[in-house]
Amino acid sequence: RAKSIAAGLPAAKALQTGQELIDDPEVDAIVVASWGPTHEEYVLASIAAGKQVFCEKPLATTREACERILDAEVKSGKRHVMVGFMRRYDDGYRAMKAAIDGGEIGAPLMFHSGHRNPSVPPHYTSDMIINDTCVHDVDVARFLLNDEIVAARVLTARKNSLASDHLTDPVLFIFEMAGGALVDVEASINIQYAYDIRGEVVGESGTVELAETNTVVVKKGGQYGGRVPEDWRERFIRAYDTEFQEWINAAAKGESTGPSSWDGYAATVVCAAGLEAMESGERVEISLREQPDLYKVTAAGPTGTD
Ligand code: ISE
Repeated sequence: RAKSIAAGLPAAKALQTGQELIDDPEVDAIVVASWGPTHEEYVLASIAAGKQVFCEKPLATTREACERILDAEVKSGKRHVMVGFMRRYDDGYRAMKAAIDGGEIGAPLMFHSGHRNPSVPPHYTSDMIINDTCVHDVDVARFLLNDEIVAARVLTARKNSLASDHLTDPVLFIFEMAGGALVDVEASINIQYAYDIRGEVVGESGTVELAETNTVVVKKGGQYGGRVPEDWRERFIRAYDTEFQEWINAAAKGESTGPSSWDGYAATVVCAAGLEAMESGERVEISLREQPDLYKVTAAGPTGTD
């Protein structure tokens, strides 16, 4: 299949393994968009080859695999990895962060997030509502609140009768932030009507929330309405393009930008806690390793090459 696709693209070629591609001297930078359990191998190989790598979420599927990537990257002495948390490149979330960081609402106290999928594909398993869907809300909460998640709880509502038997749907995924703010993520995966992403941060003196994404409102017959996106491709197409272009611009200079291996590690650890909390129904405390200096973000920007 790779050969047939490469045949149709100028200067493209298909290689037998990921390692061959990573080692190819003609290849300057790597995109890892393969199945999640293969990410660790390819990201470690890219770091070893000294090449910049864009890794689709998750960075890796276990805490231990993420820590091996952190160790390798810290040992290399520079950032090589950007993780595909594309909501950070969405105009709406960027405007929310600017309002919060600009002090417009006072200290953030709560973040209400809604993540509604109209349906999910047949391969979707019960753990994916946490580690494939809510993983975005985990990262965007850390991004907006500029803080780490220190505990998690998952509450399950009455099951959506439209969901497949093996799925838990909807869930309420609750985070406690290190600085005391609270986050609640309402995640639905069979809500039918559209792909609807909601977000509101409540501060001491105001709120900031994502606006509707419809470009027009149609009024007729005494009613009015606008379009709600069909899926994440429609809702986030611009974010995917911005994310990729910013990665390419940095990689062309041999540098990294955006969500780092640390962000990928934190998201994987929080999602593992979320799965434990969904299973137990209990509050689960979360502790991350000491953050290496390579990933510390200062007022002047990340200490890594950004
Ligand atoms: C999918 O993998 C995504 O990344 C989408 O952003 C999310 O909304 C969807 O639920 C996931 O399955």
